[in-house]
Amino acid sequence: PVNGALATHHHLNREPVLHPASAPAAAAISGASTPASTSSPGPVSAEAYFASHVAPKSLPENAEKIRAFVDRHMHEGRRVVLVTSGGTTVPLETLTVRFIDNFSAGTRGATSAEYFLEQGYAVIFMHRQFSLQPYSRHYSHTKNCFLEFMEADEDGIHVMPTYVEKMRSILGKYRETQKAGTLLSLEFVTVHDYLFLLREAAQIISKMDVHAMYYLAAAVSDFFIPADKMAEHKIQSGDGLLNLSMDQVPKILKPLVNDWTPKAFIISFKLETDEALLPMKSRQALKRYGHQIVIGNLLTTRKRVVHLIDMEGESEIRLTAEEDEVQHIEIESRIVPELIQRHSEWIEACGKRGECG
Ligand code: PAZ
Repeated sequence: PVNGALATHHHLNREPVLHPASAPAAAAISGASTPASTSSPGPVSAEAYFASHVAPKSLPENAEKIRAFVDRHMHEGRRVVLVTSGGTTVPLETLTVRFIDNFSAGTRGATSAEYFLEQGYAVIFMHRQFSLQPYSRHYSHTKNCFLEFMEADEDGIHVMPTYVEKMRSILGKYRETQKAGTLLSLEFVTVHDYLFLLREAAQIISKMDVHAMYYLAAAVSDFFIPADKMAEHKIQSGDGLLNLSMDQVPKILKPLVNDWTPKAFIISFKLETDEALLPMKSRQALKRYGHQIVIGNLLTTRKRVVHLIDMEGESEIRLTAEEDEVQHIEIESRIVPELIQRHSEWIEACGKRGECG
């Protein structure tokens, strides 16, 4: 993905939300009657992508929010972290009925955002619509529905006594964050929204005199259907098989690092399912994009083990079975302080060279 992790859709995407008998409706779909696409196979450059796609309508408003947020926290002396979280979608139709999605619920991003806030960072939380959010994640979605924690009697509705202590602590942090105004939440849905928003944010932040970190934990689609190949209307069923042909999403870590925000401290995530591939792919991403850290993780163990790879070498953060299953320690509570420490060292080092932002 954006973080260079660009894991294949075969890994990240759920089954397309399509009936197998859906019929072709566009040039990206076999049997299409619409004109052939002008785009060529192979990855399109980020530049070409942005030049050939229209920015989302919400972009100017989000840009203004980012500008005001960073400006305020810059003046208050806070560092800023932009956290990306959750999965992007790939629509199959302009008037979208079907889309391809991936597994990410945004746990990594929402949890990490809380630890960054606790450590005094101002957080731009760029997340997939309806994915997990800092603080409310403890009581949302089906697993932790807040109703499970409540009881009613003649005096009203209460939190059940066993849950009060934890909820008081979370509520306290939530209110503190609201009061300090240190959390800016911005939504994306499609990979298209994501790409435009990330570029906009990076270009705005890089012009400001602030120490910024990018923590790119979102699971970003690797393939998409370009605007000029997409069916406008709902793909009709009836012709048997549906064959999709998709273009590669541009690799935007390179322009992010080199052009949009060259002075920032950038961490990308790399997800794999095959353990044998992870070290090589993580190192490859670091080398290819030249940013500061790649965090490698496996789908099945991502909540217990991560690998931090930087130019100096590799290290691992691993929870013991006791920490994971009995104490319910969140691995992000170890990842985030480690990154903050490295961010401080990086600021100090590049400050001495007079280079960092
Ligand atoms: O959202 P989540 O907590 O379920 O998963 C987190 C994650 C695996 C998406 C993240 O740690 C990650 O690896 N993001 C990059 C994914 C990629 O390589 O495409």
